[in-house]
Amino acid sequence: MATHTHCPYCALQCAMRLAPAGRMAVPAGTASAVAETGTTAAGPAPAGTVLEAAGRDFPTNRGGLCRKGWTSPTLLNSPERLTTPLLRGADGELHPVGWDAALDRAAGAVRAAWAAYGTDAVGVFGSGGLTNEKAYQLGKFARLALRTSRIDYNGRFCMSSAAAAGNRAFGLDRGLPFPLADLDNAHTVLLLGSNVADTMPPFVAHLQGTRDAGGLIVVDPRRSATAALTGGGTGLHLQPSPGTDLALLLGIAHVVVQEGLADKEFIQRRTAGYRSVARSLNAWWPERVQAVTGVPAELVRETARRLAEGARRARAGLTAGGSYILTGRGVEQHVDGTDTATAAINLSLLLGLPGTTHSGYGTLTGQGNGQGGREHGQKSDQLPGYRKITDPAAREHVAAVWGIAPDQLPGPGLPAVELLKSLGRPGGVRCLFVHGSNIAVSAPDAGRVLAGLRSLDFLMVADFVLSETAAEADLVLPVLQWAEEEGTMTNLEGRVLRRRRAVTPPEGARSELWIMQELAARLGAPSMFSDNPETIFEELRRASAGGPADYSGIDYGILDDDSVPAYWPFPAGSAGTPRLFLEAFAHADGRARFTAVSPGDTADALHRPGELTLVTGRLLEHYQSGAQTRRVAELSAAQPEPRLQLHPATALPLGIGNGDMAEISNHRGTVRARAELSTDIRPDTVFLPFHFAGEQSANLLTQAATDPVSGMPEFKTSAVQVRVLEKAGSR
Ligand SMILES: Nc1nc2c(c(=O)[nH]1)N[C@H]1C(S)=C(S)[C@@H](COP(=O)(O)OP(=O)(O)OC[C@H]3O[C@@H](n4cnc5c(=O)[nH]c(N)nc54)[C@H](O)[C@@H]3O)O[C@H]1N2
Ligand SMILES: Nc1nc2c(c(=O)[nH]1)N[C@H]1C(S)=C(S)[C@@H](COP(=O)(O)OP(=O)(O)OC[C@H]3O[C@@H](n4cnc5c(=O)[nH]c(N)nc54)[C@H](O)[C@@H]3O)O[C@H]1N2
Ligand SMILES: [Mo]
Repeated sequence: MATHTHCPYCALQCAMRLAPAGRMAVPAGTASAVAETGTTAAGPAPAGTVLEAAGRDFPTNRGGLCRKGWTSPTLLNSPERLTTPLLRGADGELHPVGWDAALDRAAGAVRAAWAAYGTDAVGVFGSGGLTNEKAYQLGKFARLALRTSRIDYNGRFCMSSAAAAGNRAFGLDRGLPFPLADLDNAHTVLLLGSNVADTMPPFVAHLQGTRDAGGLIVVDPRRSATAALTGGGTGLHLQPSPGTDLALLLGIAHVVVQEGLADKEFIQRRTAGYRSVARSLNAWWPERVQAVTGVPAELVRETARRLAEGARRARAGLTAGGSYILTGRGVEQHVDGTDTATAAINLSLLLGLPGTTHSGYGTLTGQGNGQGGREHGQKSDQLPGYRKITDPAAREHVAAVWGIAPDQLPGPGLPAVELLKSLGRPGGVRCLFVHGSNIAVSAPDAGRVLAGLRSLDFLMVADFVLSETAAEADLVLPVLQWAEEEGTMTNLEGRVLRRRRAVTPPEGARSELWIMQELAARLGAPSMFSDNPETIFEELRRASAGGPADYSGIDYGILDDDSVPAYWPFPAGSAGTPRLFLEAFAHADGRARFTAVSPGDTADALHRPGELTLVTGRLLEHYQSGAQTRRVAELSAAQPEPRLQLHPATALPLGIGNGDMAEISNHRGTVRARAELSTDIRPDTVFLPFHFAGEQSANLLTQAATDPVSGMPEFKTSAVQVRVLEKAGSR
């Protein structure tokens, strides 16, 4: 019998069944498959069992999986799997060491850093890939066991701008405030900077109805796989110059106001701040927007009209109505990402989309637990339940749950980019714990991050493979993989899901919860640390109770029944909240906030003669830093190396032909990649995926400049020069 769980990768958290190879008795979606219980009656398969995955019927993925999902069990038995702690010896190499010695060494390093530099010299870097239980206990571990304020996580690279914009406008940040299936058959869907066809393939099924009706509008400087979904019908692909989405959104909003398409009743009844925004839009007429973005004025107008028509139809109760505006990393990972997401929200408010049953705004959360990971206290400024660490009432509540005095809780720490800049510096972090991130590859200006990691007194990395970051560590602790552990994940809809154990972990690997528990004991931490996920979840419920992300009514029993979807907020005694804001937004007065925003001059500053704009992003076959997927044979065979996408008109004067080796460089670094000529990209823009390491690492070129509100780094636009290095076949 198969185990019901969810994919280890992205935030779509596709439902899957896992069974020993050849034993997947019933096909997914059949009646008998549905009758299967969550856990295997016989318990997890013995260690080393080869598992296979199959899609399982679920409202988000509807039985679908992508290539990463199908191949995900491979890594469980990979020869590259770590199964013993590794300690760097006097010879500079990593050597196997026992668990006791490893944990003693880590605790000793923490004490040494405390004694030499104070408690804030210890830092923690967490992850949106961790289960809710791990994320929660990691935040507690940092503050009570390591006694540091210096904890942040890779969600700062991912969701922070959209989260900041959502909090500002709605008073609450849940990526999608509605179930994904609400999108089905919408009249118009405007997707900005999101390439779901590659990054969440089963998501595309939810766009089918809209595509068929010609209502899909994709905004991307490339004709991505998703932009291509607008072809063959009456969909629209808007192809702006990278980093100009804010101006584009102001232009669309301008048309909405000028042509009388705004929902005045909604604005008056449910929002505040309209006037200042309406005034600020005057300056962004479509022809000016065309000059700034390169998007034809007529397409700016057409987009506004289609969105308004979808909203109007839904309000009038007509079929095939509803308009949705969705943002992805392409518009958020900029130094003005918060303002750009705000502009998307302003547009949605003008049209009366949020807080209705037929329309809405949402951001597509990225990592497996990118939503839960931002709620339970691994952010530098936050306590569990999405509480603010500076709020005295929040401190009091969490301290009471933890059985400590509020003044035993440190204050706010440093956001990720600042934390990484501080490594090894005076007043900075000297001893760093990394849980679930490969920052040597995925952080901006990776060359500097690597130098920072090397300047530390002590680096501990918990991982199940020797990632590029783990390879730099003084101590590597081997942890469990998704199919070997129990826990919960919160998907991109804010729905809490059960991750279940299907196989016994290999001898030698340990749960991260156990590691924290052991270290907390060695460091004399107050309060309770556990290696039991359900025990931790029970405490998380209490810690989150009354906070914005309230999980107090959810327990493992409820989660075992898929027919009772657990969307937060889910206060005890409630039935959860599939759709937020239907009655009121989360600000005290119940109104959503318009905030006037305008573009800075960052995009213009890029185009000096001879420079191109490098945008970075993803390929279907690889996940993030590639630490996992580069170790899956099928995936790495499909995408063995990065390719630089560039337009033939750009390549010609540079003497670059298809398949030639190119060098991409700026003052931060140099990258080598094979050229792939394509008319799918703007001539002023080139594209690299960031899944590769060493001299193939796109982040050697990106800058650690950050959004002033969210701390999100500028991943999407970097000025670069490109030259030919070696002609194909010239060796
Ligand atoms: N296969 C795969 N799937 C993944 C992941 C993965 O690594 N691999 N990661 C997961 C995670 S954590 C995340 S955050 C999501 C990310 O999912 P997406 O947001 O879909 O991913 P990206 O490829 O980073 O960016 C999307 C698109 O933005 C475009 N873009 C770049 N700059 C701009 C710009 O200035 N304006 C506009 N309008 N568009 C721009 C790019 O050309 C790209 O096609 O994917 C998740 N799913
Ligand atoms: N240039 C550029 N850079 C980017 C982006 C971009 O678009 N362009 N996108 C950014 C975004 S959105 C994101 S989310 C980041 C992600 O980048 P990273 O934070 O580096 O994410 P991963 O590559 O998923 O790294 C996860 C690591 O943790 C391990 N791991 C997985 N699960 C667990 C676990 O439960 N416990 C522990 N201890 N380890 C685990 C994996 O093996 C892997 O080594 O990259 C960012 N970097
Ligand atoms: Mo992400």
